[in-house]
Amino acid sequence: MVTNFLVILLIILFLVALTQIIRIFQLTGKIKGYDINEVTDRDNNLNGVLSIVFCVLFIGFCFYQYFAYKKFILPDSASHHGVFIDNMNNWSLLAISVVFIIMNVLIFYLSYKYRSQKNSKASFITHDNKLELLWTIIPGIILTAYILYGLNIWSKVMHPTEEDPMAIEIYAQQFAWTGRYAGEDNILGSYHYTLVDKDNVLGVDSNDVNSDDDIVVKEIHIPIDEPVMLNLRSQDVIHSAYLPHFRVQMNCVPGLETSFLFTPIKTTEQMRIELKDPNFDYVLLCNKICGSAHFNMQMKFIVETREEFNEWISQQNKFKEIK
Ligand SMILES: [Cu+2]
Repeated sequence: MVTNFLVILLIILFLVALTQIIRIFQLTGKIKGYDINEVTDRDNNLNGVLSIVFCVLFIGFCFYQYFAYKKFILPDSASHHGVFIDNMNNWSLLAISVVFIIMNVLIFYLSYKYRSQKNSKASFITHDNKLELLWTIIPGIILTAYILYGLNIWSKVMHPTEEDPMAIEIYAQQFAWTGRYAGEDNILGSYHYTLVDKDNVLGVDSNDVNSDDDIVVKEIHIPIDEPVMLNLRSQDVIHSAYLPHFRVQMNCVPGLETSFLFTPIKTTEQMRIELKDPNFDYVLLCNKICGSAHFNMQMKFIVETREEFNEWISQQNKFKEIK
């Protein structure tokens, strides 16, 4: 309490002292015969030079950040289509950086070049068709090129041509993920929400023969270089299945099945070596704030060789055996 009072008193005293100092400057100016509020050429030159100094420091600092924070950026993509997305991201970043540098250099350089001088006069331009055309057509062409490029990538990612992908269901609920393999027939058995209970979280229909060989899991294993089709469902609210290392993200919507096909190109082991992190694991996260324990929605994904995968899947219980 006392400290607060002293701090407020100090601020008031500081402001009083400041006004008095300004008053002294004004009075000495009056005595010597000049107005301290008048902006001189010397002031303008100083501010012009400071603009250039600021420009250099500012752009330098931005570039420093590119490198200083690089470690927080995702590593190279671990999926086939992710390489296209990364390339697109790099091209976008390049365009943004070029425009950013040109615009900032112009803003500060022109502030310096056209700083006010004793006899300078501003020109009055109301309209310039050529200039309007130029700054409409150039960004128009560049943006069209980027949009066409992006649409091309979109159709490659969302309409892949891989045949017979392995079907895996990913089921979201507050606050956990459950996986289901389609088994040998590669057909997921049907389900209905009325069948959901604590022993059958996914509501799988045990009367459907396709569900007999289905395998319900709490950890996903996938073989390298083979396409995987994730079929996504949600029990309660909208969740978002996010596998950052594979550049995969898709909403899980109650009452609606969504899907995402991708092909992993690096095993967990390869990724551990690449990142020099023996504890690294691919992880499925929820990327939609779905409630209080949203942060805790994670499921491990393991990418391994075909042989390792066969070994693992053969040890899992089939739905028929546990129902
Ligand atoms: Cu969620």
